[in-house]
Amino acid sequence: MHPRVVEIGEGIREMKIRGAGRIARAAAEALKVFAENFQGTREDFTRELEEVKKYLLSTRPTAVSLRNAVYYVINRMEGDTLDSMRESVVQNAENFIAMSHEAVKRIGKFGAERIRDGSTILTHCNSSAALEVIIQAHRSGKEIKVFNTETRPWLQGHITSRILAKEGVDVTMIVDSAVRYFMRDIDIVIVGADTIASNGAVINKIGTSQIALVAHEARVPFMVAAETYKFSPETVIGKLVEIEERPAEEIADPSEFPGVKFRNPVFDATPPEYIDAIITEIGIISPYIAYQIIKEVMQFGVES
Ligand code: RI2
Repeated sequence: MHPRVVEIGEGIREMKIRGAGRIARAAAEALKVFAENFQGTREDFTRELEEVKKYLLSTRPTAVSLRNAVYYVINRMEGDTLDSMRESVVQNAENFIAMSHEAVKRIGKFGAERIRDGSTILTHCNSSAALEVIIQAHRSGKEIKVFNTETRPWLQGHITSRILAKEGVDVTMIVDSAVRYFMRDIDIVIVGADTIASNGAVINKIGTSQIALVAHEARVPFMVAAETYKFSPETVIGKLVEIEERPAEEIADPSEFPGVKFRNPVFDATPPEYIDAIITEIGIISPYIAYQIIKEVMQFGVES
């Protein structure tokens, strides 16, 4: 396999490249690199493309964005000759990456409209889509404050805090378990998504569902910022979303805790009854219309 393809794949697996949107674009980029650098026969191309596909799909299991990106690029491949097939893969990858960037910008625009001047926003983990909403609201001149969780165990909240501070946003980092303590100060919660199931449940960074529960209790609106390629066609045909469980070493050194078991699931599911709206690039929607959205993205294809 081309070394750059492996570099991208391992980068995704080891979370050097992370975030549901970013890993989707990186997977499309890997397919583009493969097609551009391929040497061999048409038959070899088809066979190796399948290998690259399987390899990329194996890197992280939960975010459907990655699988939707891979299917988008491969299932739309056209042409009978090797050159036309290669060109088609490159073009599809470029289209997906451009569409993805554009979607995040539109989400930011729509979402920013929903932020009232003077609001205090809570976010969790590090979501480019959620951050785009916050940053566009700030750039439009709204006086906003942000609380963000540190997000154990990977501490993606550090990235979020730094990005917002650099933008000049008034940002406060809190530990994950302080969410209920601060909820009385929060006007709106905005998080991202890795996968949205056909019943409207949102799978996002572990802890998201607890935050949604606390927001619900406090009557604080809970919004999700997610591109339509985060909706999962697979869930329509009965597949369950696999929740990635990562090594114990990410939490603590197990050798220092003899006799102790560790569990490290990195995502959880927030049911639709705790979600006020999902901000997508095609509009702000109720989680209960997830199926209609999936029908639109079904064109990406699904592995059955
Ligand atoms: P954007 C991340 O997963 C977080 O769960 C984040 O909320 C989600 O992807 C969406 O991120 P991880 O890769 O696509 O950190 O909005 O495990 O950037």
